[in-house]
Amino acid sequence: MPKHAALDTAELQAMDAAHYLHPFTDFKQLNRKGSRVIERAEGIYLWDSDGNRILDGMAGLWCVNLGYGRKELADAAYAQMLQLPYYNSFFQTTTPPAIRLAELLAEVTPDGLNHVFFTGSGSEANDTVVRMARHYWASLGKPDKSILISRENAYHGSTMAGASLGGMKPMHAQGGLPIPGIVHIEQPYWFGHGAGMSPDEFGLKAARALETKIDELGEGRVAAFIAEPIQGAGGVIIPPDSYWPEISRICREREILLVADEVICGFGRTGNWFGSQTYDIKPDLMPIAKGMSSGYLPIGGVMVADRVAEVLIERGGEFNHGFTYSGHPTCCAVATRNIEILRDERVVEHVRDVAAPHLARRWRELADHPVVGEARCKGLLGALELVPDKNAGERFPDPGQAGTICRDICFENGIIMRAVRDTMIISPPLVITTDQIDELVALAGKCLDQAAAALRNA
Ligand code: PXG
Repeated sequence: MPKHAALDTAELQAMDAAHYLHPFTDFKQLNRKGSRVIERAEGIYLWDSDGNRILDGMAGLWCVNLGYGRKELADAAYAQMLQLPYYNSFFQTTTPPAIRLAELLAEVTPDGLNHVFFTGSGSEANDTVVRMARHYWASLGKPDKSILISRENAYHGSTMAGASLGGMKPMHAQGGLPIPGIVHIEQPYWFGHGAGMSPDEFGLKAARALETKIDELGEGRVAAFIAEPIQGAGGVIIPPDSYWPEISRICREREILLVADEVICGFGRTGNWFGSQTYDIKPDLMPIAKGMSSGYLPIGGVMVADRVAEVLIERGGEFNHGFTYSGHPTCCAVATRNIEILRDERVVEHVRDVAAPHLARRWRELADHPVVGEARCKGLLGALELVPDKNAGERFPDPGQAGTICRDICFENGIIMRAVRDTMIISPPLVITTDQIDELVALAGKCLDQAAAALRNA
């Protein structure tokens, strides 16, 4: 039995505080408070070290699409580890699990995306996007086409290139970001920025910011535009219907690559296999990760459209890029089994036909709550905008305070909802049943009541 199995919560917290620097964390503040220790999970539920059951409204970190406790995935890892735990794909070698996964990805991703470059994460996938897009244009004799256009409040990872592509100001403020050659345009956040306009008017305006930016920079200097079909970490920002068709038009008319970051939207989250299908986007490059393995092991990749792959293969020469764990056999074996289960158990159809329509009906009811300014959802992504007065059209004066209060209340009530400033968001496992959605919505409503009371007294 491992040493920590016998430790109680306080002992684990003390060791955690003594040695573990957590991601995206104010270390000092957390050490004072103590981490919550999650010990096991099954289906859509987690259990902490005090035995509390928690409904995981975030599927881990937007990734446990199949839910917890799938023995088939553990078996796939076990079998592969015995057979060949690791080998690389450098130096003209390959492994059967990487080959099988590449073929399966070509099958389940949208038409015309038939090649994959494997990475260990979504951040690495987006670093790959930057280098691949630039290498693509250089291979065509256009090395000046090197700028990538992204969006404010986008999230594309935490490496130097990933965080630069992202539009998170607090991330840019640390470490001298963004790196050169990456610029940002406005996001299609109607509730936040669309006052006085209809969603569709606002969507067109936000999309046309891309056209303006390309013209300002000069088409000859722009390599690509990158965007999440629905922004996840930015606060589940569901673009108005007018947005993506206009973005697609602009990218078609200009000579730039379109990159759909499917790290969250991919593998069923929006009710289709990919968000690109939900919004009829035809990406040239498509970063993937998270739901690719349901988070059971780390893996990511970039799907490459045939027209781009052809240039890279025929004219690119050696692509001087890759990771020790590109095509990691054990991760590939688990991802393959995960995707097979998504396909064979018709999990994406469950989202599209059962879970998402039910969530849409139930989530809308929360819009009537006095502290909710908007309740929106698409597929199994949902957001609630917390506001002080639903008729006043204003936000809380101290952004993030209300969200933090509500998030802590959620924890206490056995449900994980994430707060992005004052937006509460959910992204539950795709296998969630309609009864479990009812449970989620009931818990969310109860937490909103308590948050409203707490905010009145704050
Ligand atoms: N692209 C998107 C769209 C993402 O959401 C990444 C890339 C980077 O993936 P990796 O595997 O390198 O983390 C992500 C990751 C949050 C949160 O707080 C979201 C992510 C990661 C960490 C925290 O919502 N998304």
